[in-house]
Amino acid sequence: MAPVLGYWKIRALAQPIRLLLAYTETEFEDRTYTTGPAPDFHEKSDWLPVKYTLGLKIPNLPYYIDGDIKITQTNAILYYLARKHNLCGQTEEERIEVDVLFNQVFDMRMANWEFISEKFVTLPDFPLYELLDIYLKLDPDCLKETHNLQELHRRFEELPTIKKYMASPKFIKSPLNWPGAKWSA
Ligand SMILES: N[C@@H](CCC(=O)N[C@@H](CS)C(=O)NCC(=O)O)C(=O)O
Repeated sequence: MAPVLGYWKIRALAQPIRLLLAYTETEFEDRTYTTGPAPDFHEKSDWLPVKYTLGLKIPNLPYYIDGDIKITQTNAILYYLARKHNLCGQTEEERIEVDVLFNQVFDMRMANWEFISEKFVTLPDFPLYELLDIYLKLDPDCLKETHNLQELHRRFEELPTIKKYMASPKFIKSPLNWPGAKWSA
């Protein structure tokens, strides 16, 4: 049975996971839950009845179920998949670099990431691409002064498996975030 990724029908936390799964051509069920209606969208009746029935130790969204392996916490899921697909670096030095960059991306302060982006795809590229894509949707000119970031965004979309995923109906283009959130598109 294909692994299951559970999340709301939005990009947000699950999107880097979806991108990594698409990049590695992992067949998976993208099991989405519907957010409640306006005005606050935070009504969770599509999710709450199943929340405690899946055998998750700490039930939450996103979750990833791969046979007996049941994971919550976005970064734990990303690390699991990155280890499985050898996206964590080869040497201890590279692994440290990957960890530092991955956490840096989550701090939303981007620096010193060229090592990764210019050489090969590793774990931080997935959340970093998603972050850049969100920035570009909010302000299409925001990367004008940072050619290397523009290039990273462009190159990521050109990766054959990513390109295929983005052209397929499986790809969630929007919303980026919870409907009604301070920022979404
Ligand atoms: N630190 C957690 C945060 C998870 C979280 O806050 N999930 C939100 C959506 S972004 C949710 O609606 N969880 C379902 C719930 O609380 O039952 C992670 O990174 O996975």
